[in-house]
Amino acid sequence: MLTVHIDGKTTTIPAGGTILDAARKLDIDIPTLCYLNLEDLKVNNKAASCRICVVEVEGRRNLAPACATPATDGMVVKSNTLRVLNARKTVLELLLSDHPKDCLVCAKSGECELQDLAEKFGIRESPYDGGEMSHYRKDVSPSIIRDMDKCIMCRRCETMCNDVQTCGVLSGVNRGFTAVVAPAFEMNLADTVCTNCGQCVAVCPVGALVENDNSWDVVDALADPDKVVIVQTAPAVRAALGEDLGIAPGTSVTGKMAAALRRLGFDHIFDTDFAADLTIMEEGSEFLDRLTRYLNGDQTAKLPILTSCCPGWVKFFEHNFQDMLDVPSTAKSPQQMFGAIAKTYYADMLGIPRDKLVVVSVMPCLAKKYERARPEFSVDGNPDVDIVISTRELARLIKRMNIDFASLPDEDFDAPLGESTGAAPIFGVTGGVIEAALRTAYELATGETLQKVDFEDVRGMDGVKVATVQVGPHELRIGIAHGLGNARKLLNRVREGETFHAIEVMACPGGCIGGGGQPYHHGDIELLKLRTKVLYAEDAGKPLRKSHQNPYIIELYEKFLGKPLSEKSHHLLHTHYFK
Ligand code: HC1
Ligand code: SF4
Repeated sequence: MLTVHIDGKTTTIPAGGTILDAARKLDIDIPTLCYLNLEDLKVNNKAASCRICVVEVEGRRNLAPACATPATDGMVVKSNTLRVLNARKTVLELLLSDHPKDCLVCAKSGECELQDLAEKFGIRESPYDGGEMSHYRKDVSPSIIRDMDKCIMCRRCETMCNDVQTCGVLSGVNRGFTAVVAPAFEMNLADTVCTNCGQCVAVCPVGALVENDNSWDVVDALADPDKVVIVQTAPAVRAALGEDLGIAPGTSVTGKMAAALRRLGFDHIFDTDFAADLTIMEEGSEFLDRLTRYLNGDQTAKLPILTSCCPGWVKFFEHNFQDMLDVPSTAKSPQQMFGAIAKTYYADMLGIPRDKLVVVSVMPCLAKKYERARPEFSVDGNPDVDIVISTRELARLIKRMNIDFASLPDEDFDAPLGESTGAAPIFGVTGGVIEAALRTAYELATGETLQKVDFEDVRGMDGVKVATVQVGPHELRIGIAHGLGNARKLLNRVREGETFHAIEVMACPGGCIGGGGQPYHHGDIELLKLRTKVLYAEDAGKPLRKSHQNPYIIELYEKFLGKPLSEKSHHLLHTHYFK
């Protein structure tokens, strides 16, 4: 252990730690911009490029960046001298000298880490202004807007895209004032292997990478008297929405969210959780069908089955595992199953044509914006899901409409597409989809009641988990990965011949709770853990905890679909993948 003294306080940290590690342990606030270290998720941006964290170290002539300077035993550090403050102020002034001053209309205004620091340091003028600013074209994909005029070269997005997601889309190009982070040949994101996961957006400290905001499209639809507008909310939204609306992190806001959506003027308030239960019916049945055929020696039965509800993951395997496109489940995601059922079964119940019904999704995910726009999810040009907004966009809408979220009563979703079992909310956390599938697959395969519904072995934040689960006479080997780099590792093990029966992948660290559309976590991993607890508590509190027990799902099959994997189910609820 090393003993470190900062501003007259003393602490010890393990060898290899930095000055910043020691300062954080002492609760001494050293500002950072490029720094990003989520230890549990193995995310570490080592750029040390912004220099806002400089400190004085006794015995050294130059100021040292706290994030990148290893602590030594007995080191004496001063973090707030006049020299340090002046250096930080100069760093900010230099950053701002090549940064647009359009904070009033910037998508990140109010949540920008550079803006916060400029405010904290009282920057009122920019002494280095005067030269030409560099200008880049805006790049707009269905999910993300890249505005590189605002890039400060912190390289956090690059770390997420290359080291964590292994997508390799973003890297630093050019030098000096024209240096930015961009795809190869400065292509549009939409033309690259970008998965739309939004993890680059989730960590961008400024407005260089933001979501493609569709919140005004929702307002337009709600104001149209000719439309019936319904909404679905993804499992993970309820675990984080409150964070942007003055509610303590780790608080479930399911009831308040339903109430707020009603106040916003939606005609019916539904839940993606309903469709998560439906997904389990289809995907679980597909799994059992493949497993039975496989055990009977059918060479065409592909195992392991791969979950297919995460659109970032789907695009990732379409690009990177083209030899395995027949391996994933053909089940559509819950978002798309909801849209397909809403525009057929529910539109029929209302007695209206599909183009009179507007389906809005609230998602923790930016890839869902891309998913809804995939051509195979439209009928004669009318999409199954019309508009997708993120958790952050919903929070902004609620504020824009002057809804006092904290004092709303808890309200329920509407029937029939708002009912769900405990198996559904846990979709939002890594391991949850496979746990939900196991609960149903066990009972369908054995005909016995599953007594212990909690599959603890598939839970937790390890990047790759492997669990063995007994289902009747069969010992199943289950793999789980979150983050696309971990998914790549796991799929390569399958390619090399390791046996798995089922694999769950979620593109974002932690699963959808860490999605690119969630309230910014600013590197606070504890926040992700609190969101996880919300979803497991919601599951535990439900009277029914297995998808096949959902009475409205049973009714949907009786009245409309027939049975899982029926012709109608195949037509509406299953898809295919493209090279
Ligand atoms: Fe997800 Fe899913 S869990 S993909 O993470 O399968 O976004 O929350 O809505 O569709 O249900 C996201 C979350 C979400 C789908 C479900
Ligand atoms: Fe990379 Fe994901 Fe960002 Fe695309 S959305 S550039 S894949 S981090």
